[in-house]
Amino acid sequence: MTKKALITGITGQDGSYLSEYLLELGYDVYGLIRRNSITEHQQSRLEHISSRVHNRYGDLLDVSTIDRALKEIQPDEIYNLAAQSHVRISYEIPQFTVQTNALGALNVFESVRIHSPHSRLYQASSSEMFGDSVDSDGKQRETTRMTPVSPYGCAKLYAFNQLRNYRNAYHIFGSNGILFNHESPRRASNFVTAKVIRNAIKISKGISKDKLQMGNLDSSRDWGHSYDYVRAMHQILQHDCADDFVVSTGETRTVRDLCRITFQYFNLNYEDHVEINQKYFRPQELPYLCGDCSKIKATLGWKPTYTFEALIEEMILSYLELYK
Ligand code: F7E
Repeated sequence: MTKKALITGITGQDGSYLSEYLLELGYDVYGLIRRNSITEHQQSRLEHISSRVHNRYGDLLDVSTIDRALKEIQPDEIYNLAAQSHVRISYEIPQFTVQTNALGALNVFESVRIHSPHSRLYQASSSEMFGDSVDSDGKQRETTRMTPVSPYGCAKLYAFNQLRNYRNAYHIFGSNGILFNHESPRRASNFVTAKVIRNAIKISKGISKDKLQMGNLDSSRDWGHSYDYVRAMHQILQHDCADDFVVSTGETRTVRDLCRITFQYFNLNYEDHVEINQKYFRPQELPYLCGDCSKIKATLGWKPTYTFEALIEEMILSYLELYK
């Protein structure tokens, strides 16, 4: 029988890669999308597969839309990817972030419990939940203490713990993927990889004469590719029991490395083109992330296929097409 998957946040970077992947595997793919005044922008990442996915309007904060979707679709798998996903912006709209990322997730869990308890449920948890906590070997893993340092991280930690509670209390098949940063040519332009690459291209082509305004260049992040990480999401739900897994590359780079490598691609020195602007700092910085993904490697056989350099090159080549 054809499997059915419901994806909240289907219009995002991960939602679009996951839809493609599940369609390739023969799934019927259903999505929940939020109404937006610019329709064209809303589904741009899904344009090439729009005739093959079944989208309907809904919102994590509009419980009736989740209830109806679950009752009618009865999905085999649910991927809860919908969120306010920008960490710095979560400081500007903390209540909305918590309502969506924490209580919105709870709405999904509760709806599964009541209307579709057989569904396997994936929750998009985040390395931001670790905050400033790191094990003595310089890694974060499933057992690392979680001390988030942003409204976004706090909200994600609530949903992470709540899903574990639903798993234990109600025997829901609910698994958390603790995903470290993951990027692609479909990354929105206000995340750091996309911002640096797009601006380096504009500067190298003379389209922009301005210096690139940046926040903390000394932050370290473990950056992988969204394409690899959506395969992990699917594998996590195929496991014989519900569990929590770190998904990462195990390598960390600074934002400064990102700037250096990107500008070097165009034979430019980033120091000539980057200016520090306090506006892009967060009230509390998360200085360092580096994930140990041994558990998912050993248990599910998942591993990343993209190196940091390959990821950046793919993003550069793809954005270059836009500026041709
Ligand atoms: O920042 C620094 C910034 O906004 C990365 C989300 O997908 O991954 C993502 O969260 C780093 C931070 O991602 C600028 O301070 C410096 O240290 O690309 P980002 P993020 O905040 O790490 C986690 C795992 C998620 O779950 C989130 O949903 O770059 N940085 N200067 C800057 N960042 C931005 N955005 N803009 C700057 O100008």
